[in-house]
Amino acid sequence: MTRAYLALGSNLGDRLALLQGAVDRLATAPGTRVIACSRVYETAPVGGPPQDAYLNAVVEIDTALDPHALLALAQQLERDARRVRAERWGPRTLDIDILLYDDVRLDEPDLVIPHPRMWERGFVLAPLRDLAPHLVDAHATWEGVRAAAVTLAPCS
Ligand code: GSY
Repeated sequence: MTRAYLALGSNLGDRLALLQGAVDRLATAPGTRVIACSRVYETAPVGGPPQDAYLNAVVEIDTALDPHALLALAQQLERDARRVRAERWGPRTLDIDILLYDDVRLDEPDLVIPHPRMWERGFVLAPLRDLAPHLVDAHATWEGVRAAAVTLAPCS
């Protein structure tokens, strides 16, 4: 089993339900077990055209899937949320990024681990700090990132 951290984001549709749906699917998918969920954060969009605020969270899992199988699962969940890749940095129903996969480092055309932009994104670091404070500066704050009063089940 490998410990991995996934970043979830949504800014289209019923954002909270979409994040919860992803966690539910991760909890029941063969080869993955949900260990913990961060709080949910409402965050100002970073990059792309003008768009609505995101809800972001991070999920800690144990997985027997190799990195590419885990990526395939994440992409399947995105497709099932009817995500259409219309615009590169545009709004989306569901985005799932693999942040960390134990200490593995991978640099392949379709998958880079650790996620190459995670350390500059408050919308990733704030929820990651809930679960792995040793990885994130305990005193850092990020503009446009605020914790909402909800946690995703089964982690609440
Ligand atoms: O890379 C994830 C999608 N995304 C996000 C996001 O999840 N949250 C915020 N706040 N901005 C974003 N810009 C992009 S692209």
